Amino acid sequence: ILSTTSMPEASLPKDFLWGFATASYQIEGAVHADGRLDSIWDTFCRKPGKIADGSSGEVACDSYNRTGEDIALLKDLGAKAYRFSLSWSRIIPLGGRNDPVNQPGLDFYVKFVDDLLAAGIVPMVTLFHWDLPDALDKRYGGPLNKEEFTQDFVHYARTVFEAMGSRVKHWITFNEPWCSAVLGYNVGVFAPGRTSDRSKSEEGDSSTECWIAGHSMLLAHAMAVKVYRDEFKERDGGEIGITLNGDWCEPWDTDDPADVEAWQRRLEFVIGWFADPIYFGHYPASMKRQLGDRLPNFTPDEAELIKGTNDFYGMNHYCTNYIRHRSDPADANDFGGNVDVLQENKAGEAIGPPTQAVWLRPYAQGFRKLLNWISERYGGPKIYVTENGTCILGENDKSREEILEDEFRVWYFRTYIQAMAEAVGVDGVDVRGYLAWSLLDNFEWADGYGTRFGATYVDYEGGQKRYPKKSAKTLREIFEGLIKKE
Ligand code: GBH
Repeated sequence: ILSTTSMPEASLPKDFLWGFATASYQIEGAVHADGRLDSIWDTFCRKPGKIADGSSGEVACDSYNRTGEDIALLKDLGAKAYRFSLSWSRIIPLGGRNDPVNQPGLDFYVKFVDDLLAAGIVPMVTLFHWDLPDALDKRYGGPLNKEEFTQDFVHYARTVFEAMGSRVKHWITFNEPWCSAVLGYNVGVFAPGRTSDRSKSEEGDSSTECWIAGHSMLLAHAMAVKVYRDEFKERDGGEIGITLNGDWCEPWDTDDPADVEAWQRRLEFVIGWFADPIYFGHYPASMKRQLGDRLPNFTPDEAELIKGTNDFYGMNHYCTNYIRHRSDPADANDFGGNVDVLQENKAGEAIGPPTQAVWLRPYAQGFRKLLNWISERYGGPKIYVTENGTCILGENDKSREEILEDEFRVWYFRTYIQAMAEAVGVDGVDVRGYLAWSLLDNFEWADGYGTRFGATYVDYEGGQKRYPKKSAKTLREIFEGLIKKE
């Protein structure tokens, strides 16, 4: 007997927004053009030994001078949306609410948005992708000073909403505040490079700094969302949310209850740190238990302010790791939930093949599992996958011809997008968009230019010329096969 009800199958909704993502400091270059001043990444890159190849974002992909080329590329590839970030240092070079707005910097982005719209591409704008104006770090320690930082961020956000709110309908406040907080204020491998080995020195106590920085960014997010909703939403009709990094985890030993617990705790320390306050109004219990007073508290007013501040959940996802519990009590500087993050399980099986990044092992089903975990924990929010992509082991050592045949990246995108379509079509997760990381090979932060995440090859020796790789051209076909026609 033939059933009349169709079986659920992998699929994506009709208006699904797919495209590519980038970030200002990673692609723009032109760091001194038209009044822009230093961000913390400009100063960080000048310090010896911080960037693997001694490079910086000074030229990068030169996208500041090649907006036409980038938009033509997006159009050629069939992208429906483009996620990019604004450089705060171009718009308010000294950063603060009493500092001057730099009109040429603001105009650059307004024109860019207009050009995107004219090309039929939906702009998705990130306000903060790690490049804090350096003056604010020098003046008061950036997010280490909650009162100053939140007010300056809100002023910056309002300036931008005023200038382009009528055109931009998708706003992201912060990109991966976990990375800014942990890598910038505890591990020290990201700007501004504050590290835990000066614990209790006169420079400050690093065992609290990343939690303070994270707390400030959460509040700055909440205050900017309030401004958007109170002053712009009615006029502009857009939506606003935050983007969080989230790699999936599996227990190192599934038979060990301590590893099973550690695996959940790990997700709470990475994702729940930011998402729990936004959806529930408080930090996860596991974090309070381990961190005690080192974790700031929300006052009742702050908790009220922050709860419910995501119109959508922005999700960056790359990979899966195995999580093993530690038997010793957590160190005061531990930020990860007192676990070891491993690429092999107890049986010695690798979660996925190696790539150029030590932390990135592809495992597509982890993407589907994480989408389900977020959907269940946070009440089925609308989700945009704001980043997903991979680098390739040894890619940078190959010739351009070889790099353009990036079968590994094609395989990654195919399997990951299929897994996402299963989460949507079969499991019922509400994913509305997907932005591949990245449109271009670009400045991969502390790894410099040797690690390429682009679906498009950028010839840094040949005048920054762009050559789409096979993966870039394959995305359209993958999405056409999964997006419902009606
Ligand atoms: C994203 O972050 C960024 O948004 C983007 O700018 C960047 O270029 C891209 O990914 C590629 O790296 O030390 O085991 O806890 C990277 C996501 C999340 C990857 C945290 C490393 C740390 C793993 N990162 N993760 S671990």
